Amino acid sequence: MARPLPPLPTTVVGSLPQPDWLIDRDRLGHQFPPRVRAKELWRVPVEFLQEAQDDATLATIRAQEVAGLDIIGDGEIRRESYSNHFATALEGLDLDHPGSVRNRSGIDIPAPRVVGDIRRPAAVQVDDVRFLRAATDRAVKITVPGPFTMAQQAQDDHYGDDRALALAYAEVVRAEIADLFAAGADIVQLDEPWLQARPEVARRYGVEVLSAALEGAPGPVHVHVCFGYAAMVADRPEGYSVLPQLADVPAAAISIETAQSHLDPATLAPLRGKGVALGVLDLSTPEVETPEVIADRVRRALDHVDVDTLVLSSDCGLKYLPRESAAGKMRALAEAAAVLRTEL
Ligand code: MET
Repeated sequence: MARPLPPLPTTVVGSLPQPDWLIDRDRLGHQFPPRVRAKELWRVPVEFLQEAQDDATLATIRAQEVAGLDIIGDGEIRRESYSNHFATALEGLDLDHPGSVRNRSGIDIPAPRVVGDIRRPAAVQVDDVRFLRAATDRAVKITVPGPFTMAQQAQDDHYGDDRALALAYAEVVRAEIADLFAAGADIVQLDEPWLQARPEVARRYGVEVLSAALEGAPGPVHVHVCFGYAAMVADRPEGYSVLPQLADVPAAAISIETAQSHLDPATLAPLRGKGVALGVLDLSTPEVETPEVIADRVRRALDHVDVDTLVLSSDCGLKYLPRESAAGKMRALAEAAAVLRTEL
């Protein structure tokens, strides 16, 4: 059963800094997030890797609890990137002979090559949810790469139709969502940063693909869109071209960055009637903003969103920040929420 939440519950978009003893963070930070396997990034020998990932995940769960967050995630500690963990667990791909896809910075990077029907041979993240559920009494959220983004991050040598490929990804995500709720997730979040990176394609079938993935979801699903990790994408427009379409996606909430992009809160208007997870932590700097600065970012949006379904979050994942900085930002977010609750 879903855990009760306070007003203005706090969470982060997903990733938190992985320990340096676990993964080569320098290489993580200087590369684009890997789309194919990247096992060589782990610093711990394979026979100890799961134990090390479990320990690091526990530390990350405690860090969120200590900071005072209400919705706890696993920090995506077990992943080399937000998407490759799930995407490379699927069938229908040739990962040994990857293709390539141009990313939003215009650079060609290795990508899964689709050579057959996309299938999910087994649930991918159910064990991660069980671990998380057992490790905290608070509400838990798990993140899954969205079908639109996974399709954009793959080279299609099989379907010959990008919409069909995206719908095939939607079907495996739909099945995974059901399994993750059954395993104890309170919230599932789909990460769809490529909706904003490929707006013309998103306009053609983004809503259709997300609606297919969300069909019959047994619990609240959030859909995260952003302009990319601040560590990799510096230019951030002040508005989202995809926001009006997201209003038509049957998600419980849309998760959007507003701090780094100085988003005009009036542009949130199309999302009225829908939950919003408001990104109010700026991740372009390790400097920890004060609770007052964060509270002001929330206040300026309050006239444009439904407060009773508003969630306070980070702009994107915190993985590229120093650990202390991530801890400080989470604490400041929780303190801002405490102040704002007294004003409701
Ligand atoms: N859940 C992912 C993260 O927190 C979202 C990435 S979007 C570029 O890192």
